[in-house]
Parts: sequence; structure tokens; C-alpha cells
Amino acid sequence: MNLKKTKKHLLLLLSVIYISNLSFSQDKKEKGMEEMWGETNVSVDALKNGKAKFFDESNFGMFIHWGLFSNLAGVWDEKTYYGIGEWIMNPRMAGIPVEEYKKTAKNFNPTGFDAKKIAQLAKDAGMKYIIITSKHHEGFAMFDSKVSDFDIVDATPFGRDPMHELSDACHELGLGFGFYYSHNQDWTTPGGGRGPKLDENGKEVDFKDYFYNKCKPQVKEICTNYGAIDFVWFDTPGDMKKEYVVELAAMVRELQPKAMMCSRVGYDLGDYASVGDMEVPTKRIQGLWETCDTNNDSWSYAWYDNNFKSPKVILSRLVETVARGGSYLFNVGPNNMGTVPEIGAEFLRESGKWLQKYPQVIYAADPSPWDYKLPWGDITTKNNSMFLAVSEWPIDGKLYLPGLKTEIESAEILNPKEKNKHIKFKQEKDNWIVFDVPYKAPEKLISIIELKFKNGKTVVVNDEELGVYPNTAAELITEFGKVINAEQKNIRWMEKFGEWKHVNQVSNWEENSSVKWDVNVQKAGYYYANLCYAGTGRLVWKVSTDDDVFIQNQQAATEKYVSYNMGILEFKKPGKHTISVSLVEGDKTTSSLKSLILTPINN
Ligand code: H79
Repeated sequence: MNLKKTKKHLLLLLSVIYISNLSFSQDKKEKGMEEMWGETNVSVDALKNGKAKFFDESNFGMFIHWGLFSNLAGVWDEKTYYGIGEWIMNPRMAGIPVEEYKKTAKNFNPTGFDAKKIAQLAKDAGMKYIIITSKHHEGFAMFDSKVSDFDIVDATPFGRDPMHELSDACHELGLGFGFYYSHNQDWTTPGGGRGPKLDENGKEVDFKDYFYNKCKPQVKEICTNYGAIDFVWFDTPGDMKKEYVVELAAMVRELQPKAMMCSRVGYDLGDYASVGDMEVPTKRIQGLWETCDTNNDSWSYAWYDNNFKSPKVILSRLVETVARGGSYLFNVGPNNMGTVPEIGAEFLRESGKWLQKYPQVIYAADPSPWDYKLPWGDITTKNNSMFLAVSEWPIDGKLYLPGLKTEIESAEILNPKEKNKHIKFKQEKDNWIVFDVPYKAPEKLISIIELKFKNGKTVVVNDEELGVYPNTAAELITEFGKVINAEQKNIRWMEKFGEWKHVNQVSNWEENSSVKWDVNVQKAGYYYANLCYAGTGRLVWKVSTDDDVFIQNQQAATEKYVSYNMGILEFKKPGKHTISVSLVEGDKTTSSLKSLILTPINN
């Protein structure tokens, strides 16, 4: 399918890139060495037809965080530390001294580890490859290393190389395989990032020692001893000098020419971009990219963390990622015995059953022609088909699709077990399509409606006007608004230690600041207008439309983003409108607007 947008201004695109770059540099400044995910400068088309084909088409892989920290399970000295488990050594968590931490290897005996079972889980989940931590920031090698004794074969009673077992199991099942390796941070090796400054003889060592005595030789081991690997996934380059990154990347390219490296190797030397941890981007990203996410809150096993993402949440986040043009790398954290916690595994198997029914929606699928998700779900495309992945099934028998300008040839609800069901639809004014759908959702998880277009037809979509729907709430996020005289940027923060939240927001308001959205209202009538914001004290906001309707109201504000009812907004006629939000009273610096939510009333 040839996807084209109307009125896609280059300027708009550039301004969005500018906004996200701004936030990148902001992050780099604030977060120091942790966060420099960077970008990649390799030609996308060349890659997609070459070594990136497998990655590009797979769209779904398994990430595994497993290491010595998994044996601690979030506990040190009988105290539980909440947050990402692999960071337990860090002074802001348990602050474990290096020698104490190293000693714990004597108690690590994950005899329940069954590589075939884990590979089978990935396969059952519909994942196409596995990437596992061969060495995380704490420096413990989960493979048989000749370079250091601080590894699973030499330092533990387990004495086996689980990486061999897992790479063999992946190859047997036809899964791709790759290693995570923390190249910069090494908290237990003198000279490593955030590591000790002195060696065992009290001699001062620098990064160079660590790099040539451990990092590079170990990366050589993982690139030599496990056959052909598909990924080498470096993380947190931080302030590592370019010469080291260049040398390391060159070695990987030489030893594993087919392996894909993500941008976190540093200095734009990766093959594809890796966006922020746990971030499913809200806007289409061009090029090859991936997001890594985890199946509960921590990456590595922690005894208390059973907040597993349900099959529906897993699939929704997967579909959203693919719809924005990316790949979803989804993590599990095996425990001290080497087994994947059962609830998480069960949910993955259930997700996999859905994927077996609807593989075309994910594998080798192309992104949505809309830059963003829609209130009821998301969209992927393939050839002449468009898949509406409906996770919030409408309760009134109508599904609304805004902005589609091209004639639809057919629409059917997919039902792979029985027979697909054709549904009726109308292409109404202002480019709204209204589908007649059953009252009951056809699928428990995510129902799929396939739209077909004439062969070779260019599908044209207007996604610059955001839909306002008669039967479901529409959240207008600031990322898709025009911001006047205020500061717009992407921010991220942690509520739980190590678990990131991301949002695009507008702050630093002035007298004449506003955020404006172009919308396409399907039906005239009343809508509750809610504003989602953070701030301090009480704030007075004004929401107005080009119909000369406005509401103005005061509500509370807290440091968390909360949605507040501001009142009722009336659209006197359907079709194109502009809505504007401004801050009338309150702390202009800290007031941070995330979105306007319009919920239809009795339409
Ligand atoms: O492997 C997973 C994380 O351990 C790793 N990337 C994913 C894939 C990662 N490394 N660094 N970071 C993520 C940034 C982490 C920052 C934090 Fe912290 C760690 C936030 C809380 C703990 C550093 C230390 C900032 C505050 C304390």
C-alpha cells in the first residue's frame, strides 16, 4: 500500500524532530551517564533489505535480564529494596560493597534453569528472537569467561554455561539470538564505569585497563564462542570515549557481520535506534527502531514484583509499537532458580495464541498511516490491507474512523477459526467512516477488522485534524497541538525507582500562551472537557472553541498528572474546529499540561 498524507508539511516534521532533540539533550544533561541512547546513521533502506531484514520483520523479541542480582531477588541483609532489581548494588539502593556482592556468587545455583523451556516460551509467545544479559552493569558474566573468574562457571556451584544452552535452544527452535553486554558500566571491575578506582594492589586504574583487560576480550568471547548471533545489545555508553566505542563496534562488525547493534553502543554507531526504557512512543518514528519494555516493573527478578502486564496490555503495547513503525523487545526476569515467574509466562503464552491467529497484523507489518493511536486501538498495514486492532470495543454497535479519504473496498472482522464476517460501513462527510459492528466484541483480547483497498491504490489519510468521537473519549495530547508562547518538551520521571514514565507536556506559560488543536468533530453536541495536568496550588484554565464557546474554571493541581473536569464544551456543528487551552491564573512555571480529554455526553 502506498501511504500518503495530505498537507504533510516538512516544517511540521522538522519542528517535531527539533522538539524531540531538545528533550534528548535535556535528558542527557539531567541524567548524566545513564542516558545517551543516541541515534543511528546507517542507511535504512540498505539495512532493511540486508542484515536488518530479520529484525525489521520480526517486530517482537524476548529480552531476558538474568544475573547474579536475580539471586538476591531485591533483598539485601534481610531488607527488601523496591525498584529495578539489577541496580540493587547501587548506593541509592542497598549500596552493597564490591567484595560483599562478589561473595554472593557462592550461593547462586539456578538448577531450575531450562534453556529449552525458556526458548519454547519465547516461541509460544510469538517472539522471533531472544536477547539475554551476558553481563550487566554489576560486571558478573553469565557465560564461561576466560578473561575473568567473576562468571557463572568459575564463581558459582552451578558451574554450567547457560548462554551456550540458550543459544543452542534458540537455534534448534529457529529463533534469533543475541547478547546484552554492559560495555561502559562495570561496578565490580577496577576502571569500569562506576566501578572501583583501585585494583587489588591499591594501584589506581582507569577505563583503559578495564576496556582492554575485560570489556573488549569478553565481547570477543560472546562474539566468538556462540556461533552466529543476531544482536549485540550494548547499553548506557555514558561518557565512554569515542575511540573505545569505535574499536569495540569495529570488532563486533568483524566477528559478527550479521549482528545488529542498537544505538546504545554510542556515537551513532548502531544499526537501529533504541528509544527510552519502557517507552512506547506516541508519535510515528521513521527508520529502524525498537523499544524495550518489561513484563512487570523491574527488569530483573524481584520477589515482590508480580505486577505482570496482562495479555491484553502486552498485545496493545506490541501493536502500538508496530503501528508507530518500531519493534517491541519485551523482557522477562528469571529468578534465583533460573525459571521465569509463572504468571508472566502464562500471560505470554496467551498473547502468543492471539498472535497465532493474527500473525499478519504484526510480522512484517507496516505502520499506521495515522501518526498516533486512536481511542479504540491502533492500526497496522500490509500490502492492500489495513488492520484495525480494536482493544476498546464500542458498546453501541458503531466504530468510527476519522480522516480516511480513500475508498474502502471491503471491511471484515477476522475470525480465523470460523469465517470472516463482512461488515457494513458508510463513508460519511468530513472523512469519517462509520462501521456497523456487533455489540459484543468478537475477541476477548483485541479484535481485528481488515479493510481492503483496491490493488495499488494510494491510501490517503488526514491525520492533522484529531478525531472527536460520539461514542468514546478522545484524548488530545500536547504533542499534536500547536504551542504558542510556552515551552513544549518531552519529559520522563520515575515514580517507582527505575521505572520510567514519559510524557510530552507544555509549561512555562505566559499571558498569551496557548495550545491549539485542529479537530474533526463527528457529531455536534455536548462534551465533558477534562484537562490532564500537573502543577501546584490551584489553577484556572480556559478552554475555547472557534464556535465562540468557552469554559473557564478553577481546579486543584498536584505534582502528578491528574485529569480534572473543567466543564461542558458544546460543538454547535460537526466537522473541523479549533480548540484552544490557556492558563488564566496560577503558577505559570510549574503548570504542566499533558492533554485535553473530550468525552461525549448523551450523543
Ligand atoms: O538493563 C536495564 C536497565 O538496568 C538499564 N537499561 C535497561 C534495559 C539501565 N541502565 N541505566 N539505566 C537503565 C538508567 C537507570 C537509572 C536509574 Fe537510577 C537506576 C534510575 C534508578 C536506578 C541512577 C541511579 C539514577 C538514579 C539512581
